[in-house]
Amino acid sequence: MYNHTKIEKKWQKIWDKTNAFKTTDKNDKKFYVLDMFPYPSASGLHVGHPEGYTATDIIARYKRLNGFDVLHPIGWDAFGLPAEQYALNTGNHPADFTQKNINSFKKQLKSLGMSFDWDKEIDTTDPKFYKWTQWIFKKLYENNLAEIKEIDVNWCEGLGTVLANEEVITDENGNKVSERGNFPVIKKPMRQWVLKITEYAEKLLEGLERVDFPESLKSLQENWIGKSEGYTLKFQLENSNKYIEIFTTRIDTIFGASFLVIAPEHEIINSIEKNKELVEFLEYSKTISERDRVSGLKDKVGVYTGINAVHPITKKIIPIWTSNYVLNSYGTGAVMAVPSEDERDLEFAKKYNLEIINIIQRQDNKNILINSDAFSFLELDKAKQKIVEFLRYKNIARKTISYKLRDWIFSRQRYWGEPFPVYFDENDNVYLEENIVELPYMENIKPSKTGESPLANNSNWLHFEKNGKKYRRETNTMPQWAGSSWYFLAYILKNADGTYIDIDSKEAYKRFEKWLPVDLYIGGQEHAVGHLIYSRFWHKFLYDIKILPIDEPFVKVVNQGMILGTDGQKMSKSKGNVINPDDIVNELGADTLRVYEMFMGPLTDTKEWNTDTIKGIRKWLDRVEVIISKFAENKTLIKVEEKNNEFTSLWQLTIKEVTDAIEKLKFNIAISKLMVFVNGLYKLNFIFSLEPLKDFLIMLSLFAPHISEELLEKIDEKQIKDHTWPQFNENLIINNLLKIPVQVNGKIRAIIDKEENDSEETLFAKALEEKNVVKYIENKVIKKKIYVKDKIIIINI
Ligand code: ANZ
Repeated sequence: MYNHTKIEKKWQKIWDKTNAFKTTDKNDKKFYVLDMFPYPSASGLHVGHPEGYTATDIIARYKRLNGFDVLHPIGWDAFGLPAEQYALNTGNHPADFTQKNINSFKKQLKSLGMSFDWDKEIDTTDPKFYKWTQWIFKKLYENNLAEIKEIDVNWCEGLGTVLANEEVITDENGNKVSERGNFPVIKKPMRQWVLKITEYAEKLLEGLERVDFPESLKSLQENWIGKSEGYTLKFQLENSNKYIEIFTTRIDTIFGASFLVIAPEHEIINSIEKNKELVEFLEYSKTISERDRVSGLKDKVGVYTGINAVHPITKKIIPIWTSNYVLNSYGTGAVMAVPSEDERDLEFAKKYNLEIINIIQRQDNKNILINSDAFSFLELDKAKQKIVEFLRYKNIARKTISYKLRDWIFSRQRYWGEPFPVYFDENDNVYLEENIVELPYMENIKPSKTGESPLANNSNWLHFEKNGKKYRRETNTMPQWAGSSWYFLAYILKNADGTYIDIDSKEAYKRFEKWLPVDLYIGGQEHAVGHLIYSRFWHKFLYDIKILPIDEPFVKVVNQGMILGTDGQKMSKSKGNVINPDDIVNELGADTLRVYEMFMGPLTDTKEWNTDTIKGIRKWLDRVEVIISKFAENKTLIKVEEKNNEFTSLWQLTIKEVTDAIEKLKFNIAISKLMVFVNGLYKLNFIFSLEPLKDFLIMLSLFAPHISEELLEKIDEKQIKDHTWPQFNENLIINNLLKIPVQVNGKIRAIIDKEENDSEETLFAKALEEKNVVKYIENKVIKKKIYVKDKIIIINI
């Protein structure tokens, strides 16, 4: 067993000293390969981190060897709830211990041999960084995309803050809780900063057509944006000249509308007389989450409001109910209920004994409208057209597009975040700060139960006077999503001396032109509707105000699969199945961990940890070390081209297949091809030439960089980085096809080539095309066709 600790430390030192992975700017070929930057939590890296990081590292190294300028940076998502929660729980100050955590994360990443350009390291809590987070916010404000608003927010008392919709989940009991910590979340009106992401709904949807994201991610985003095309219809209130508007995607069902349902928060509720039952219901509905209301997790309950509407065509009087299954924030917050066609309405109608009108008859695969006045007996599509025409003519219907996407609640009542670059005068007018607003150091950072940010207790900071006028600062802070919405641009702005160039400078634009978009972005799927929507929104906005040259930030996103414990369960402390990457690095080495995590299975699959396999990987690396070291000692050279065609072929084929697998991010396949090559080496009794070995080590270096450098040093003067990616010569590859004899009535009549992926059908087809087979079976009936796998095809006539 080679001494991995010694070898790995040695090379990490050399890489550090020589700044080996510095971002170059040599030519037009560039590759920006990005990892989702980690929260520097106190628990350190888990085995899921090296999975994604090794994958991007492989690509970064591969692209460098192929002559690309490569940007492969890392940084710290260091503001936000997780850091602050931990600080509160352990009595630390987030500023102090965040730095400590960053240091240990960094040490861990270096111990894994990741080829990051450390000059590009960023930290969202660094004022040099968040100066620009604040700058972007100010631009959003100036462009009317940020506003302060009294709105219903998700209030989480346990965390002492409001949360974005994306941060709220539903637990097993159907209750609304915070994603972090599982604390109860209720609806509560509060004054909050809101970013109008809804104005970008259409752009966010359209852009999805131009990017290479996993289909599941795309549809998560599409559903989150939730575009619906339909109509807004006016229903007049009984004995009144007021209208109530409903949104429907099924205007053709209007004759089936037997009642209306409005959201409990609908404005009309304020203006009506309420009986006890209604008041109680309105109180109750505050406790249920919007998502549960849509998902149908909670029972549909409701009450009659006491008022009625007039059906716009039949003029029938229909009751108006209010129920939790109608959302105030979607469409118009009111629906026409068509129990015969809509399941939610049907459930409700049955429960409360409301009228059900059948309006569609299924006849010979056709849908015919019935009970629909003049439109009866028309086919549905036709009827729809006519109804639309009629209602538009009458000025009752108007075409409407609705989105499920809500504006982004952007303030948090917490300490550990970017302060807002704004202040207020005594009349609550908003002013923008010209300079950065730094987060003041405070000892007591406990959130309050009332929704005041801890910064409100810092009166020295809070109040100031200018020209004799009194002002007060914003005490809320930005959510963690703020920094991560643009950090991938910050890497581009960061200079080696730790400074940043101005985001709106000419030089910045030039750099953006060089490096954008991100060519490959690897990270977990959990960011599908949070970070990956927010960052696309900010990017598009920055494009619109001409800071960026292109409008989509990420060409390709890949979600790595989860790594489960050896018991097939999600790793968790309570289950005791957590594998600590540090332990693996100590015991078996970083190279082993890297190769193993890439060998476990396809990058995007969920995979179980297997202790035997990882030991097997280590054994394999030991074999590689033995072969090459022995060779280096003996130097028994031959010219493979002359002496061993078969080996030359294997060597060339390996380059071809490994290259192909890497291009397709099939790293497990690439490793298995390298293994086949090593088997080939063994058969040669340590007599081989230098070139195949060098090529092999260059290829292996993507996966196991330390041992590869160490072994290359024994047979070559140059380091890996001074080589280029090996090229192959197709002509040297011997097609190692299996020969399958074809027997007709007991006699071999032909021999066909079986390629690796040929199916049984393909082989029969090939056999039946052989001239000499055709000769014997022409115009005859085939009685029997048998294929004995990889051996023979038998045909009897
Ligand atoms: C009558 C109808 C008949 C409807 C029918 C559907 C089927 P999507 O596709 O999700 O946009 N709706 C409208 N606003 C709503 C709100 N604020 N809360 C809950 N439901 C609401 O769904 C649009 C349909 O959802 C609309 O079309 C409306 O019900 C309901 F056979 O109108 B429909």
